[in-house]
Amino acid sequence: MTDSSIDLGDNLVFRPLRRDDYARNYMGLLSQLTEVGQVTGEQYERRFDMMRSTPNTYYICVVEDVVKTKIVATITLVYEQKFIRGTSARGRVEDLVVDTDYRGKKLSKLLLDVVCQLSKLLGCYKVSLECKDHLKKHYEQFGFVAEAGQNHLCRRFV
Ligand code: 16G
Repeated sequence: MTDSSIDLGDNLVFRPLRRDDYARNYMGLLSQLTEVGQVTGEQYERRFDMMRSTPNTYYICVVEDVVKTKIVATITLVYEQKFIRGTSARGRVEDLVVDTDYRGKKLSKLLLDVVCQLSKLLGCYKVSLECKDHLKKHYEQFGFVAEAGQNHLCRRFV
């Protein structure tokens, strides 16, 4: 386990996405969220490198089942720098998915809590997400609000 990994018990470890996670079925997990297309290991690595070379922008967290060596949950926080609100920043929650076999373990809450804390630490004035209509209720229970006149759900910090 690396320093930035947290043991969640139950053979599950929370950590940042790694360059070799293609082999741990990261793309397979994403296919439970949407169409992923044909993505080779090389393409995955190229995209990973591109994201890593854009500093302080992409924060991708995963939960790995270390016995099955399989990624079972993931979330991405995109840090968007703004001119508005005194050159503030906005956090965007993207590509949150929990493997169907691992639902009911509150992994989604854990991932959202981490990302909200991180957004606050990074100085974001809010963190927002877009989701399928049937998932709105799911996100509302974690404090995300569909504000009148806005087309996304968000949590505001200031
Ligand atoms: C959901 C995701 C979004 C993802 C999209 C993919 C969350 C909170 N929202 O809206 O991040 O990119 O689905 O669906 O995870 P699409 O392929 O139809 O755009």
